[in-house]
Amino acid sequence: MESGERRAKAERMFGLMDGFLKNDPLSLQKDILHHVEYTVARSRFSFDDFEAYQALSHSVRDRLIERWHDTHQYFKRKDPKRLYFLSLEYLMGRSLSNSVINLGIKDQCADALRQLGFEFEVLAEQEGDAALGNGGLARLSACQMDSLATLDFPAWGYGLRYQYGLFRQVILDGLQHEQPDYWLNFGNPWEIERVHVSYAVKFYGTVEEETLNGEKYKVWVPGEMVEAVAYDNPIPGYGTRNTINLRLWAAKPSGQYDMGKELRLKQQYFFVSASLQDIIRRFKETHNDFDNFPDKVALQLNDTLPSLAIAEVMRVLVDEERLSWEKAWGIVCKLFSFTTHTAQPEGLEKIPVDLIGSLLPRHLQVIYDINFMFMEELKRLIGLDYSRLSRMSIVEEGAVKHIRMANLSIVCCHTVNGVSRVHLEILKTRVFKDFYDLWPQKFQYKTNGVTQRRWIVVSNPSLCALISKWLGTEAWIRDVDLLMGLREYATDVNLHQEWKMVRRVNKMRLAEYIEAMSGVKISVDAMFDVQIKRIHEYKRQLLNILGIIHRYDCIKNMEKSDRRNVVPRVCIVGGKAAPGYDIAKKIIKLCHAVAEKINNDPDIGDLLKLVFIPDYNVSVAELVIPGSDLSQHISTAGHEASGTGSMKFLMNGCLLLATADGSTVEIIEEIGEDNMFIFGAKVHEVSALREKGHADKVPLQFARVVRMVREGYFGFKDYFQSLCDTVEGDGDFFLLGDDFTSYLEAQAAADRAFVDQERWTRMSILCTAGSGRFSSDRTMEEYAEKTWDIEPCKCPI
Ligand code: T68
Repeated sequence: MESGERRAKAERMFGLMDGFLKNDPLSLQKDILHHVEYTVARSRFSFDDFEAYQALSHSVRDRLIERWHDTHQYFKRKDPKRLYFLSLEYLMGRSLSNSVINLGIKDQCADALRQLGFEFEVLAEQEGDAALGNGGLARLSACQMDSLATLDFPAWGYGLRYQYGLFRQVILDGLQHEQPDYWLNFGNPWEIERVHVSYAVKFYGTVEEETLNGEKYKVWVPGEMVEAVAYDNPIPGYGTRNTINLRLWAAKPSGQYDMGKELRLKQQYFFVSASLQDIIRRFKETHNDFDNFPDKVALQLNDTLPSLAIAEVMRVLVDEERLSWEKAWGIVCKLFSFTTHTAQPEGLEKIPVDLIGSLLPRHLQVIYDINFMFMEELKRLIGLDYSRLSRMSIVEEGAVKHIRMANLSIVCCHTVNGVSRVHLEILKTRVFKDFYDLWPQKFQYKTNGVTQRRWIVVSNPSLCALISKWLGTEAWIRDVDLLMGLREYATDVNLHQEWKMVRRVNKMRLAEYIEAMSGVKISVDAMFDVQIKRIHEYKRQLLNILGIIHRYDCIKNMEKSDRRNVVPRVCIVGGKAAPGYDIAKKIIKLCHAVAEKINNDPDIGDLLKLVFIPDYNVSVAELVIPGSDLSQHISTAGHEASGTGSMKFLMNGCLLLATADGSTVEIIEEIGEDNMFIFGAKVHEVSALREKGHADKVPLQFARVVRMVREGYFGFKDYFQSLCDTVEGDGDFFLLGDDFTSYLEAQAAADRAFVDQERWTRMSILCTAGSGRFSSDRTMEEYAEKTWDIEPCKCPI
């Protein structure tokens, strides 16, 4: 087309578009009705809550798309260095409330709906959770995306669009059953299918050699190809026009290929290959030389799951772009950074060599070549210390050879990050000691954080309003350190009144939910004591339950007249057990068996209740956290890399009962030990305790509660024996017996504090006031500066 002609066409198109969509209630109503009629295809005179939710979501999505287009146009024009965040897991939860809040149109939407006879909150409840991940790591990715968008960083998220989300947990007779989560069955208005953004991903086959101009090249002749197609999910920032992209890959045609069901390695490579083809294509649009690839691209590996990306970049640069191995290696070393989320050596990912060799034959060669080069260098540096060489090798020898993905990542990344200060200490002295001694400069930590947009503004609107009122500004939603300003009013009686009122209303909401779900009536005057997280032995839900048994036993053995002094408690437990994790499933069963006994004991009444909340997920957390008084983070010291649930409770003014593990150590520094209930062995004491053995010094109270379980006091005697074995004698690896006495003391201290409501409220205010450091905004700023070397790129309004 001639340039004049093109301009005329552009002008005509511009004239046809009526500027940007408007956000006043009337315009929103028009859009909603338009979507009811033409998108949902229902009559605008008759549609239900779900259809209204769909139409509203499409109206919101239109507004997201405008900003998302502008943001990408702007990024393209400015061409800043971009961050690509590679993660196999994201727990996004619901999107509607978060989107309207970040777009700044929540009140207008609520008004618009009210006039149409709908209520925003009711429609928001229609949405299902997007649960494309397991636990802390996956929710962290979601929080970080929100912060990257809000802080205007030129970032992209990449992930997989699984057909099924994390299983639904259904409890039958106290036992966990897993049901598939058909999250896409009712459509997903938050994604945009990009049929034209698709790439072929190769698998299997052989590696052949080819000679071109006298040079030899490796050519991978695949045995199978699968097409990856992009689904884009706009991620709006708060208080900015910037809206970034989370691009998730699905296999096409999806009927034949469901990557959600494929073996993990195949999923990982599918993800890595599609993402890198996309990233390299984008780079090549504006650059024709790979020398400045690392100046324009930062690749962040969220744990080792995406670490095949390292071998893939080497393969593409050497085999396809025909760079020399040395040149490609120089580029790779500047591209990648890696964050590990585990503190346990057993948690490190290993892949059988034979599996990689068959699925990805060329990648196995690349990994072996990297390892050869590394081993040669290592021998030069440390000499022939064979045991150290074999520990550090990327290849683990043995009957079945494995590739150690963490070693591959450490060797090839410029930075290795831990997720809390203690975690880095553990990496340096234990998990990756050999590597730390070699390359101390590579090792850093960035303490995790969570987004206050989701965890206060979306999930606790009344607390949000209260904070803004007392601080006289909403600026804390972007600049969370301002929360510190609340310290000034920590003893103000008026704030105390309002604070207690907000907390009480949230407790009522939670009590209603619990009654509807479990039939158990609970009193809002009781202390709501909550432990919600994945069920794992190291997280010690069993310690909590044994403590509850002890409390029950004490009340039963008390004189009636003494019961007046008992602080009423509602203990709330929630979380999923991995489907194959037997002991975790027994813990869930024990929780139900104990609840059955306690809740039906007329002698106990409101003094103690225990409820298990089934199917814990992001939206359940949004309801439970604001309604909690006390929350438990009681992992055996040295086992929780960070922990992020604690940060959400802290922001909401819930007190913490915790061990000095993971990020709790840093929370103590911010909040002060006086405003928390800290107990248990410290990180440096744990190994000595384990060596000493337990048999001689188990507290009587502990032996007694375990015996109650063993002897069938709660039924299911045979079933619980193996569970009891895990905490008795030398079985007690996680030191429940050792920590039991100090755990009970911390619980007693919590009771005493709760009785003094003025003191409790002051502590609660100080928790929120001191939570600023645990915002993912701070974490993302640290990564941007110290690891990724990227700068904000703010799209003009
Ligand atoms: C968690 N890890 C840590 N891993 O346990 C937690 N891993 O301490 C930390 O706060 C959180 O990460 C965020 O840093 C995980 O959630 C996984 O879910 C996982 C999944 C697959 C493979 C390895």
